[in-house]
Amino acid sequence: MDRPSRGGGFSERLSLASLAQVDPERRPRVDPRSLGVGIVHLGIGAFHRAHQAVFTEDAVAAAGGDWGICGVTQRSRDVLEQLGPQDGLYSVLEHGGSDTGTDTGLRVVGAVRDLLFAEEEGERLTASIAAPATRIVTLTVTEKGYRHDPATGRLRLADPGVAADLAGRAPRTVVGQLVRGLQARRSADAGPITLLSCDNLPANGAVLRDLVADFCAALPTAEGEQLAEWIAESVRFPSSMVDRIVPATTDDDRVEAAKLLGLDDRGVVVTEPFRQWVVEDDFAAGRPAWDAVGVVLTADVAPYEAMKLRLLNGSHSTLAYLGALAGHAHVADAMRDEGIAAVVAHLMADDVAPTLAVPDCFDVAAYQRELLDRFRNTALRHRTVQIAMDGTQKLPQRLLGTIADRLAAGARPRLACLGVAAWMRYVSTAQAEDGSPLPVDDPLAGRLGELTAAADTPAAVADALLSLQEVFGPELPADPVFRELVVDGLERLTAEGVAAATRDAIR
Ligand code: CS2
Repeated sequence: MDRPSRGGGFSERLSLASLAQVDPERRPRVDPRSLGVGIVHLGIGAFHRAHQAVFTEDAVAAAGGDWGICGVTQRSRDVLEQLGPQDGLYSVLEHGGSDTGTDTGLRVVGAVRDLLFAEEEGERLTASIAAPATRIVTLTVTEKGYRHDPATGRLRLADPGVAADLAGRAPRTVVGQLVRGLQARRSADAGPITLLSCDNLPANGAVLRDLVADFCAALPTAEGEQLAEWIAESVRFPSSMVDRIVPATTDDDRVEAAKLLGLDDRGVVVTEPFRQWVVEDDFAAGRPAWDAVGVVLTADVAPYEAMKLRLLNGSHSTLAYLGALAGHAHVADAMRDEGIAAVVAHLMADDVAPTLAVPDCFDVAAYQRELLDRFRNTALRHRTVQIAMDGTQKLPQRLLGTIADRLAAGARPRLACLGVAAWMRYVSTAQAEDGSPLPVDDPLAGRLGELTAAADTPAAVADALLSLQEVFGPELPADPVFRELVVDGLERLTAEGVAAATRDAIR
Protein backbone atom coordinates (compact mmCIF):
# COMPACT_ATOMS: atom_id res chain seq x y z
CA MET A 1 0.00 0.00 0.00
CA ASP A 2 1.29 3.46 -0.81
CA ARG A 3 1.68 5.73 2.13
CA PRO A 4 3.43 9.04 2.45
CA SER A 5 7.12 8.58 3.29
CA ARG A 6 9.92 10.97 4.27
CA GLY A 7 9.40 14.17 2.30
CA GLY A 8 5.77 13.41 1.55
CA GLY A 9 6.45 10.96 -1.30
CA PHE A 10 5.22 7.41 -1.65
CA SER A 11 6.94 4.34 -0.30
CA GLU A 12 6.99 2.43 -3.59
CA ARG A 13 9.88 3.47 -5.80
CA LEU A 14 9.71 4.21 -9.49
CA SER A 15 11.21 1.23 -11.38
CA LEU A 16 10.54 -0.98 -14.39
CA ALA A 17 8.29 -3.12 -12.18
CA SER A 18 6.17 -0.19 -10.98
CA LEU A 19 6.13 1.71 -14.29
CA ALA A 20 2.75 0.24 -15.23
CA GLN A 21 1.21 2.34 -12.43
CA VAL A 22 2.35 5.56 -14.07
CA ASP A 23 -0.05 7.45 -16.33
CA PRO A 24 0.73 6.15 -19.87
CA GLU A 25 1.22 9.73 -21.10
CA ARG A 26 4.07 10.16 -18.65
CA ARG A 27 5.91 6.89 -19.41
CA PRO A 28 9.16 6.69 -21.41
CA ARG A 29 8.70 7.15 -25.14
CA VAL A 30 10.67 3.99 -25.86
CA ASP A 31 10.53 0.66 -24.06
CA PRO A 32 13.57 0.80 -21.79
CA ARG A 33 13.79 -3.01 -21.75
CA SER A 34 14.44 -3.11 -25.47
CA LEU A 35 17.13 -0.43 -25.56
CA GLY A 36 20.80 -1.44 -25.82
CA VAL A 37 23.64 0.87 -24.74
CA GLY A 38 25.33 2.87 -27.52
CA ILE A 39 26.45 5.95 -25.54
CA VAL A 40 28.68 6.19 -22.49
CA HIS A 41 28.09 9.47 -20.66
CA LEU A 42 30.68 10.85 -18.25
CA GLY A 43 29.09 13.03 -15.56
CA ILE A 44 25.51 11.84 -15.14
CA GLY A 45 24.26 14.79 -13.10
CA ALA A 46 20.97 16.62 -13.31
CA PHE A 47 21.89 18.54 -16.45
CA HIS A 48 22.52 15.47 -18.60
CA ARG A 49 19.35 13.81 -17.38
CA ALA A 50 17.26 16.86 -18.27
CA HIS A 51 18.99 17.56 -21.57
CA GLN A 52 20.88 15.02 -23.71
CA ALA A 53 19.08 12.01 -22.25
CA VAL A 54 15.72 13.56 -23.16
CA PHE A 55 16.80 14.44 -26.69
CA THR A 56 18.25 10.95 -27.10
CA GLU A 57 15.12 9.18 -25.94
CA ASP A 58 13.06 11.32 -28.31
CA ALA A 59 15.44 10.55 -31.17
CA VAL A 60 15.19 6.81 -30.56
CA ALA A 61 11.40 7.12 -30.36
CA ALA A 62 11.44 8.94 -33.71
CA ALA A 63 13.92 6.83 -35.63
CA GLY A 64 15.09 3.85 -33.56
CA GLY A 65 18.64 2.74 -32.84
CA ASP A 66 20.38 1.23 -29.83
CA TRP A 67 21.34 4.51 -28.25
CA GLY A 68 20.69 3.75 -24.61
CA ILE A 69 23.04 5.51 -22.19
CA CYS A 70 25.50 4.12 -19.66
CA GLY A 71 25.71 6.96 -17.14
CA VAL A 72 29.04 7.34 -15.37
CA THR A 73 29.30 9.14 -12.06
CA GLN A 74 32.77 10.27 -11.08
CA ARG A 75 33.06 10.86 -7.36
CA SER A 76 29.66 10.62 -5.78
CA ARG A 77 27.60 7.51 -5.21
CA ASP A 78 24.43 9.59 -4.95
CA VAL A 79 23.28 9.03 -8.50
CA LEU A 80 23.75 5.26 -8.11
CA GLU A 81 21.63 5.31 -4.99
CA GLN A 82 19.00 7.41 -6.71
CA LEU A 83 18.81 5.61 -10.03
CA GLY A 84 20.15 2.11 -9.35
CA PRO A 85 17.06 0.82 -7.51
CA GLN A 86 14.92 2.57 -10.14
CA ASP A 87 16.45 0.64 -13.09
CA GLY A 88 17.80 3.96 -14.38
CA LEU A 89 14.33 5.55 -14.59
CA TYR A 90 13.73 9.08 -13.35
CA SER A 91 11.31 11.88 -14.03
CA VAL A 92 11.87 15.25 -15.60
CA LEU A 93 9.69 17.88 -13.95
CA GLU A 94 9.22 20.90 -16.18
CA HIS A 95 8.29 24.20 -14.64
CA GLY A 96 7.21 26.88 -17.03
CA GLY A 97 5.93 30.21 -15.93
CA SER A 98 6.95 33.53 -14.52
CA ASP A 99 5.20 36.20 -12.54
CA THR A 100 2.10 35.48 -14.55
CA GLY A 101 1.66 31.88 -13.44
CA THR A 102 3.19 28.44 -13.74
CA ASP A 103 2.58 25.36 -15.73
CA THR A 104 4.03 22.00 -14.91
CA GLY A 105 4.79 18.88 -16.92
CA LEU A 106 6.34 15.57 -15.94
CA ARG A 107 7.67 12.66 -17.96
CA VAL A 108 9.63 9.59 -17.02
CA VAL A 109 12.79 9.09 -19.04
CA GLY A 110 14.11 5.60 -19.71
CA ALA A 111 17.18 6.34 -21.83
CA VAL A 112 19.67 5.60 -19.03
CA ARG A 113 20.15 1.84 -19.23
CA ASP A 114 23.26 1.31 -17.16
CA LEU A 115 25.14 3.10 -14.38
CA LEU A 116 28.74 3.01 -13.40
CA PHE A 117 30.75 4.50 -10.53
CA ALA A 118 34.11 5.44 -12.04
CA GLU A 119 36.01 5.57 -8.77
CA GLU A 120 35.17 1.96 -7.92
CA GLU A 121 34.64 0.47 -11.36
CA GLY A 122 37.59 1.75 -13.36
CA GLU A 123 37.96 -1.45 -15.36
CA ARG A 124 34.33 -1.54 -16.32
CA LEU A 125 34.56 2.08 -17.46
CA THR A 126 37.54 1.29 -19.68
CA ALA A 127 35.72 -1.78 -21.01
CA SER A 128 32.58 0.19 -21.81
CA ILE A 129 34.51 2.79 -23.82
CA ALA A 130 36.18 -0.16 -25.62
CA ALA A 131 32.91 -2.04 -26.27
CA PRO A 132 32.04 -2.25 -30.00
CA ALA A 133 28.42 -1.32 -29.25
CA THR A 134 29.57 2.02 -27.77
CA ARG A 135 29.82 4.52 -30.59
CA ILE A 136 29.68 7.82 -28.71
CA VAL A 137 31.06 9.04 -25.40
CA THR A 138 29.36 12.25 -24.25
CA LEU A 139 30.62 14.46 -21.44
CA THR A 140 29.22 16.92 -18.91
CA VAL A 141 32.05 17.07 -16.43
CA THR A 142 31.98 20.86 -15.79
CA GLU A 143 34.68 23.30 -16.78
CA LYS A 144 37.10 22.19 -14.08
CA GLY A 145 36.79 18.53 -15.09
CA TYR A 146 39.03 19.17 -18.10
CA ARG A 147 42.01 20.09 -15.89
CA HIS A 148 43.30 22.46 -18.49
CA ASP A 149 44.65 25.96 -18.47
CA PRO A 150 41.90 27.97 -20.19
CA ALA A 151 44.37 30.66 -21.26
CA THR A 152 46.54 28.20 -23.23
CA GLY A 153 44.11 25.32 -23.77
CA ARG A 154 46.79 22.84 -22.59
CA LEU A 155 46.39 19.93 -20.19
CA ARG A 156 47.88 20.75 -16.78
CA LEU A 157 50.45 17.96 -16.69
CA ALA A 158 51.57 19.05 -13.22
CA ASP A 159 48.06 18.53 -11.83
CA PRO A 160 48.51 15.68 -9.32
CA GLY A 161 45.52 13.77 -10.72
CA VAL A 162 46.76 14.03 -14.30
CA ALA A 163 50.29 13.06 -13.26
CA ALA A 164 49.02 10.01 -11.37
CA ASP A 165 46.89 8.94 -14.34
CA LEU A 166 49.90 9.28 -16.63
CA ALA A 167 51.91 7.12 -14.25
CA GLY A 168 49.44 4.31 -14.89
CA ARG A 169 47.00 4.08 -11.96
CA ALA A 170 43.35 3.25 -12.70
CA PRO A 171 42.50 6.65 -14.19
CA ARG A 172 40.53 9.16 -12.16
CA THR A 173 40.69 12.24 -14.37
CA VAL A 174 38.33 12.56 -17.30
CA VAL A 175 41.06 12.84 -19.92
CA GLY A 176 42.90 9.88 -18.36
CA GLN A 177 39.72 7.79 -18.41
CA LEU A 178 39.09 8.64 -22.05
CA VAL A 179 42.63 7.91 -23.19
CA ARG A 180 42.81 4.59 -21.33
CA GLY A 181 39.42 3.67 -22.78
CA LEU A 182 40.58 4.56 -26.29
CA GLN A 183 43.74 2.56 -25.76
CA ALA A 184 41.66 -0.48 -24.86
CA ARG A 185 39.37 0.17 -27.83
CA ARG A 186 42.29 0.25 -30.20
CA SER A 187 43.67 -3.02 -28.76
CA ALA A 188 40.24 -4.62 -29.08
CA ASP A 189 39.94 -3.34 -32.64
CA ALA A 190 36.47 -2.14 -31.73
CA GLY A 191 36.33 0.56 -34.40
CA PRO A 192 35.88 4.30 -34.58
CA ILE A 193 34.13 6.36 -31.93
CA THR A 194 33.05 9.94 -31.24
CA LEU A 195 33.82 11.93 -28.08
CA LEU A 196 31.21 14.66 -27.72
CA SER A 197 31.83 17.37 -25.14
CA CYS A 198 28.66 19.03 -23.81
CA ASP A 199 30.28 21.42 -21.36
CA ASN A 200 30.01 25.20 -21.37
CA LEU A 201 33.40 25.84 -22.96
CA PRO A 202 34.03 27.49 -26.31
CA ALA A 203 35.22 25.06 -28.99
CA ASN A 204 34.68 22.28 -26.46
CA GLY A 205 35.35 19.53 -29.04
CA ALA A 206 38.63 21.03 -30.18
CA VAL A 207 39.65 21.62 -26.54
CA LEU A 208 38.97 17.98 -25.72
CA ARG A 209 40.87 16.76 -28.80
CA ASP A 210 43.91 18.81 -27.78
CA LEU A 211 43.79 17.57 -24.18
CA VAL A 212 43.60 13.95 -25.34
CA ALA A 213 46.58 14.65 -27.63
CA ASP A 214 48.50 16.27 -24.73
CA PHE A 215 47.90 13.20 -22.58
CA CYS A 216 49.09 10.86 -25.35
CA ALA A 217 52.18 13.00 -25.95
CA ALA A 218 53.07 12.72 -22.26
CA LEU A 219 52.92 8.89 -22.31
CA PRO A 220 56.08 6.88 -23.05
CA THR A 221 56.82 7.45 -26.74
CA ALA A 222 56.18 3.91 -27.97
CA GLU A 223 52.81 3.85 -26.26
CA GLY A 224 51.69 7.41 -26.93
CA GLU A 225 52.66 7.88 -30.56
CA GLN A 226 50.80 4.92 -32.02
CA LEU A 227 47.78 5.67 -29.93
CA ALA A 228 47.78 9.29 -31.06
CA GLU A 229 47.90 8.11 -34.68
CA TRP A 230 44.98 5.76 -34.18
CA ILE A 231 43.00 8.53 -32.45
CA ALA A 232 43.67 10.92 -35.33
CA GLU A 233 42.24 8.35 -37.76
CA SER A 234 39.41 6.84 -35.73
CA VAL A 235 38.08 9.37 -33.24
CA ARG A 236 36.01 12.49 -33.87
CA PHE A 237 35.61 15.39 -31.45
CA PRO A 238 32.61 17.48 -32.52
CA SER A 239 31.86 20.67 -30.59
CA SER A 240 28.42 21.38 -29.20
CA MET A 241 26.41 24.11 -27.53
CA VAL A 242 24.01 22.94 -24.84
CA ASP A 243 21.29 24.93 -23.15
CA ARG A 244 18.72 24.15 -20.52
CA ILE A 245 18.46 25.64 -17.05
CA VAL A 246 18.54 22.80 -14.53
CA PRO A 247 18.73 23.93 -10.89
CA ALA A 248 19.54 21.48 -8.09
CA THR A 249 16.47 19.40 -7.20
CA THR A 250 14.79 20.34 -3.91
CA ASP A 251 12.63 18.31 -1.52
CA ASP A 252 9.60 20.26 -2.73
CA ASP A 253 10.33 19.06 -6.29
CA ARG A 254 10.51 15.46 -5.09
CA VAL A 255 7.19 15.82 -3.28
CA GLU A 256 5.59 17.35 -6.36
CA ALA A 257 6.93 14.61 -8.64
CA ALA A 258 5.74 11.91 -6.25
CA LYS A 259 2.22 13.32 -6.36
CA LEU A 260 2.17 13.34 -10.14
CA LEU A 261 3.69 9.86 -10.42
CA GLY A 262 2.03 8.13 -7.50
CA LEU A 263 5.49 6.71 -6.80
CA ASP A 264 8.63 7.78 -4.98
CA ASP A 265 11.30 9.02 -7.39
CA ARG A 266 14.68 9.85 -5.83
CA GLY A 267 16.19 10.75 -9.19
CA VAL A 268 13.81 13.50 -10.30
CA VAL A 269 15.33 16.48 -12.08
CA VAL A 270 13.63 19.84 -12.43
CA THR A 271 13.95 22.17 -15.36
CA GLU A 272 12.36 24.74 -17.65
CA PRO A 273 10.40 23.93 -20.85
CA PHE A 274 13.16 25.45 -23.03
CA ARG A 275 15.91 23.20 -24.35
CA GLN A 276 18.44 23.70 -27.10
CA TRP A 277 21.33 21.68 -28.48
CA VAL A 278 23.52 22.65 -31.41
CA VAL A 279 25.98 19.95 -32.47
CA GLU A 280 28.76 19.88 -35.03
CA ASP A 281 27.77 17.08 -37.39
CA ASP A 282 31.02 15.15 -37.33
CA PHE A 283 30.51 11.59 -36.07
CA ALA A 284 32.79 8.62 -36.60
CA ALA A 285 30.28 5.81 -36.14
CA GLY A 286 26.76 7.17 -36.41
CA ARG A 287 24.55 9.06 -34.00
CA PRO A 288 20.95 9.11 -32.81
CA ALA A 289 18.52 10.94 -35.11
CA TRP A 290 18.82 14.04 -32.92
CA ASP A 291 18.06 16.21 -35.94
CA ALA A 292 14.57 14.65 -36.06
CA VAL A 293 13.76 16.03 -32.60
CA GLY A 294 14.90 19.62 -32.75
CA VAL A 295 18.66 19.37 -32.28
CA VAL A 296 20.49 21.61 -34.73
CA LEU A 297 23.22 19.67 -36.54
CA THR A 298 25.59 22.08 -38.23
CA ALA A 299 29.07 22.44 -39.67
CA ASP A 300 30.01 25.32 -37.37
CA VAL A 301 28.90 25.60 -33.77
CA ALA A 302 31.16 28.53 -32.84
CA PRO A 303 28.66 31.39 -33.40
CA TYR A 304 26.00 29.60 -31.33
CA GLU A 305 28.49 28.83 -28.58
CA ALA A 306 29.68 32.41 -28.30
CA MET A 307 26.11 33.66 -28.27
CA LYS A 308 25.00 31.30 -25.54
CA LEU A 309 28.11 31.51 -23.36
CA ARG A 310 28.28 35.30 -23.50
CA LEU A 311 24.57 36.15 -23.39
CA LEU A 312 23.16 33.44 -21.15
CA ASN A 313 26.08 32.33 -19.02
CA GLY A 314 27.71 35.77 -18.86
CA SER A 315 24.42 37.21 -17.61
CA HIS A 316 23.92 34.29 -15.26
CA SER A 317 27.27 34.79 -13.57
CA THR A 318 26.69 38.55 -13.29
CA LEU A 319 23.24 37.93 -11.80
CA ALA A 320 24.69 35.36 -9.44
CA TYR A 321 27.46 37.56 -8.00
CA LEU A 322 25.46 40.78 -7.80
CA GLY A 323 22.39 38.88 -6.63
CA ALA A 324 24.16 36.86 -3.93
CA LEU A 325 25.93 39.99 -2.61
CA ALA A 326 22.58 41.78 -2.41
CA GLY A 327 21.07 38.86 -0.50
CA HIS A 328 18.98 37.30 -3.29
CA ALA A 329 18.85 33.53 -2.91
CA HIS A 330 17.54 32.74 -6.38
CA VAL A 331 17.99 34.05 -9.92
CA ALA A 332 14.32 35.03 -10.16
CA ASP A 333 14.65 37.05 -6.93
CA ALA A 334 17.67 38.89 -8.36
CA MET A 335 15.64 39.61 -11.51
CA ARG A 336 13.04 41.36 -9.37
CA ASP A 337 15.74 43.78 -8.27
CA GLU A 338 15.34 46.55 -10.84
CA GLY A 339 18.96 47.65 -10.78
CA ILE A 340 20.33 44.15 -11.29
CA ALA A 341 17.77 43.33 -14.01
CA ALA A 342 18.67 46.51 -15.86
CA VAL A 343 22.40 45.75 -15.62
CA VAL A 344 21.80 42.33 -17.16
CA ALA A 345 19.63 43.70 -19.98
CA HIS A 346 22.25 46.36 -20.78
CA LEU A 347 25.12 43.90 -20.45
CA MET A 348 23.52 41.79 -23.17
CA ALA A 349 22.51 44.62 -25.47
CA ASP A 350 25.43 47.04 -25.05
CA ASP A 351 28.46 44.87 -24.29
CA VAL A 352 27.78 41.37 -25.61
CA ALA A 353 25.56 41.72 -28.67
CA PRO A 354 28.05 43.84 -30.66
CA THR A 355 30.67 41.07 -30.27
CA LEU A 356 28.52 38.31 -31.78
CA ALA A 357 28.59 37.00 -35.33
CA VAL A 358 25.03 35.74 -35.12
CA PRO A 359 23.93 33.01 -37.50
CA ASP A 360 21.87 34.18 -40.49
CA CYS A 361 18.21 34.85 -39.74
CA PHE A 362 18.82 34.69 -36.01
CA ASP A 363 16.90 37.33 -34.08
CA VAL A 364 19.39 38.13 -31.36
CA ALA A 365 17.18 40.79 -29.78
CA ALA A 366 14.36 38.26 -29.41
CA TYR A 367 16.87 35.78 -27.96
CA GLN A 368 17.82 38.35 -25.31
CA ARG A 369 14.19 39.00 -24.41
CA GLU A 370 13.59 35.29 -24.13
CA LEU A 371 16.60 34.95 -21.83
CA LEU A 372 15.28 37.64 -19.51
CA ASP A 373 11.97 35.75 -19.35
CA ARG A 374 13.75 32.50 -18.60
CA PHE A 375 15.69 34.16 -15.78
CA ARG A 376 12.38 35.50 -14.40
CA ASN A 377 10.87 32.01 -14.13
CA THR A 378 9.86 32.03 -10.46
CA ALA A 379 8.91 28.37 -10.53
CA LEU A 380 12.60 27.49 -10.90
CA ARG A 381 14.47 27.79 -7.62
CA HIS A 382 17.88 28.37 -9.17
CA ARG A 383 20.24 29.40 -6.39
CA THR A 384 22.63 32.26 -7.05
CA VAL A 385 25.37 30.51 -5.06
CA GLN A 386 25.06 27.44 -7.30
CA ILE A 387 25.91 29.53 -10.36
CA ALA A 388 28.55 31.48 -8.41
CA MET A 389 30.70 28.38 -7.91
CA ASP A 390 33.86 27.79 -9.96
CA GLY A 391 34.09 31.42 -11.07
CA THR A 392 37.74 31.11 -12.04
CA GLN A 393 36.77 28.42 -14.53
CA LYS A 394 33.82 30.34 -15.92
CA LEU A 395 34.84 34.00 -16.20
CA PRO A 396 37.04 33.67 -19.31
CA GLN A 397 34.36 32.37 -21.68
CA ARG A 398 31.44 34.14 -20.01
CA LEU A 399 32.72 37.70 -19.54
CA LEU A 400 36.38 38.15 -20.44
CA GLY A 401 35.96 37.31 -24.14
CA THR A 402 33.28 39.97 -24.42
CA ILE A 403 35.48 42.47 -22.61
CA ALA A 404 38.52 41.74 -24.79
CA ASP A 405 36.49 42.12 -27.98
CA ARG A 406 34.90 45.41 -26.87
CA LEU A 407 38.21 46.87 -25.75
CA ALA A 408 39.73 45.93 -29.11
CA ALA A 409 36.87 47.82 -30.76
CA GLY A 410 37.68 50.91 -28.68
CA ALA A 411 34.56 50.55 -26.49
CA ARG A 412 34.22 50.67 -22.71
CA PRO A 413 32.41 47.47 -21.58
CA ARG A 414 31.34 48.84 -18.20
CA LEU A 415 28.67 46.27 -17.43
CA ALA A 416 30.77 43.21 -18.19
CA CYS A 417 33.51 44.77 -16.03
CA LEU A 418 30.96 45.28 -13.25
CA GLY A 419 30.27 41.53 -13.48
CA VAL A 420 33.99 40.84 -12.98
CA ALA A 421 34.08 43.34 -10.09
CA ALA A 422 31.09 41.59 -8.48
CA TRP A 423 32.97 38.28 -8.71
CA MET A 424 35.95 39.97 -7.01
CA ARG A 425 33.77 41.34 -4.24
CA TYR A 426 32.12 37.94 -3.78
CA VAL A 427 35.34 35.92 -3.55
CA SER A 428 37.28 38.45 -1.51
CA THR A 429 34.63 39.03 1.17
CA ALA A 430 32.78 35.69 1.09
CA GLN A 431 29.79 37.45 2.53
CA ALA A 432 26.64 39.17 1.44
CA GLU A 433 25.93 42.80 2.23
CA ASP A 434 23.88 41.78 5.26
CA GLY A 435 26.90 39.93 6.64
CA SER A 436 25.64 36.40 5.92
CA PRO A 437 28.36 34.03 4.64
CA LEU A 438 28.68 33.13 0.98
CA PRO A 439 30.49 29.94 -0.08
CA VAL A 440 33.60 30.34 -2.22
CA ASP A 441 33.45 27.00 -3.98
CA ASP A 442 36.23 27.09 -6.54
CA PRO A 443 39.22 24.90 -7.40
CA LEU A 444 41.41 27.98 -6.87
CA ALA A 445 39.69 29.00 -3.60
CA GLY A 446 42.95 28.70 -1.64
CA ARG A 447 44.83 30.96 -4.04
CA LEU A 448 41.97 33.48 -4.07
CA GLY A 449 42.13 33.68 -0.28
CA GLU A 450 45.92 34.05 -0.20
CA LEU A 451 45.96 36.70 -2.90
CA THR A 452 43.32 38.90 -1.30
CA ALA A 453 44.16 38.39 2.39
CA ALA A 454 46.44 41.41 2.65
CA ALA A 455 44.70 43.60 0.05
CA ASP A 456 43.09 46.44 1.96
CA THR A 457 41.62 48.62 -0.78
CA PRO A 458 39.39 47.76 -3.76
CA ALA A 459 42.26 48.60 -6.11
CA ALA A 460 44.59 46.27 -4.21
CA VAL A 461 41.99 43.47 -4.32
CA ALA A 462 41.53 43.98 -8.05
CA ASP A 463 45.28 43.99 -8.75
CA ALA A 464 45.81 40.89 -6.64
CA LEU A 465 43.12 38.96 -8.50
CA LEU A 466 44.11 40.26 -11.92
CA SER A 467 47.49 38.59 -11.36
CA LEU A 468 45.80 35.20 -11.89
CA GLN A 469 47.14 34.53 -15.37
CA GLU A 470 45.23 31.27 -15.77
CA VAL A 471 42.03 33.30 -15.52
CA PHE A 472 42.86 36.67 -17.04
CA GLY A 473 45.76 35.74 -19.31
CA PRO A 474 48.71 38.08 -19.78
CA GLU A 475 47.13 40.88 -21.85
CA LEU A 476 43.84 41.90 -20.28
CA PRO A 477 45.26 42.94 -16.87
CA ALA A 478 47.72 45.24 -18.68
CA ASP A 479 44.88 47.09 -20.43
CA PRO A 480 44.40 50.39 -18.58
CA VAL A 481 40.72 50.74 -19.55
CA PHE A 482 39.93 47.26 -18.29
CA ARG A 483 41.70 47.87 -14.99
CA GLU A 484 40.04 51.25 -14.56
CA LEU A 485 36.54 49.85 -15.17
CA VAL A 486 37.03 46.88 -12.87
CA VAL A 487 38.51 48.99 -10.07
CA ASP A 488 35.73 51.55 -10.48
CA GLY A 489 33.08 48.81 -10.26
CA LEU A 490 34.71 47.27 -7.21
CA GLU A 491 35.07 50.64 -5.48
CA ARG A 492 31.39 51.36 -6.00
CA LEU A 493 30.30 47.91 -4.84
CA THR A 494 32.48 48.30 -1.76
CA ALA A 495 31.56 51.86 -0.84
CA GLU A 496 27.94 52.07 -1.97
CA GLY A 497 26.68 48.48 -2.28
CA VAL A 498 24.91 46.66 -5.10
CA ALA A 499 21.82 48.89 -5.25
CA ALA A 500 23.75 52.11 -5.84
CA ALA A 501 26.45 50.52 -7.99
CA THR A 502 23.89 48.99 -10.37
CA ARG A 503 21.95 52.26 -10.52
CA ASP A 504 25.12 54.19 -11.39
CA ALA A 505 26.15 51.60 -13.95
CA ILE A 506 23.08 52.05 -16.14
CA ARG A 507 22.89 55.78 -15.99
C1 CS2 B 1 24.83 28.14 -15.11
C2 CS2 B 1 24.61 27.07 -16.17
O1 CS2 B 1 25.57 26.99 -13.19
C3 CS2 B 1 25.88 27.77 -14.09
O2 CS2 B 1 26.99 28.27 -14.15
O3 CS2 B 1 25.13 29.34 -15.73
O4 CS2 B 1 24.59 25.81 -15.66
C4 CS2 B 1 23.33 27.35 -16.99
O5 CS2 B 1 22.19 27.15 -16.21
C5 CS2 B 1 23.27 26.47 -18.22
O6 CS2 B 1 24.43 26.63 -18.98
C6 CS2 B 1 22.03 26.80 -19.05
O7 CS2 B 1 22.11 26.17 -20.27
